[in-house]
Amino acid sequence: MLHSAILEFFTAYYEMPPTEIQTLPYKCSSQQGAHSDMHLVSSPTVGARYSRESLAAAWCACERANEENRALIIYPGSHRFLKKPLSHFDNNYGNWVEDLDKFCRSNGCHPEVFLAEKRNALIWHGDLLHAGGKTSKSGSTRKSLVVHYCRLVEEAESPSPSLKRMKHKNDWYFAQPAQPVVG
Ligand SMILES: O=C(O)CCC(=O)C(=O)O
Repeated sequence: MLHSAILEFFTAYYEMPPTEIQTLPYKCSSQQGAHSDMHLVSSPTVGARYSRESLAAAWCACERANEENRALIIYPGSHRFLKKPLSHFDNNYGNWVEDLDKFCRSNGCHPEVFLAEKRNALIWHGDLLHAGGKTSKSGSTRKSLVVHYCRLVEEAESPSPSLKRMKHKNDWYFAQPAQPVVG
């Protein structure tokens, strides 16, 4: 999550150090329908107090991903389309993802399987449509780590009192401070 290659990319992209606001480890494909993180991610570490337009993610392959273990599905170029929010569908997640998939396809933006080798990382724009593959019947693992980053002013603290802003070299994340060992 704090790999120098990824942080250097985000520091250049944001023109300031990135703040890491959410980390999601996956053992298998999420099998989630096509969605945009920008419309969804409200991390408890920062709540709504971040520049949502700046949201981006690094998807890191912890093992090879292909059709057999339900690789990630991406819709290249989909971040350029203005999308309807989930609220437009009365927060019906199933209807929202179905509509997003149809909308992108009808605009010539088709899903692609993202084939990855262990240690590959894919950085996606927060509004890029993506999904967890679900076509294969295989129950095999597809371990990955998804880390969300954003542009957040240095003074912004977490709304959660237990989480403190931590510094790693020139970059930021939120975590519980280490407790002193008693006894
Ligand atoms: O890896 C996957 O299956 C999908 C992950 C995903 O959609 C997400 O974390 O937003």
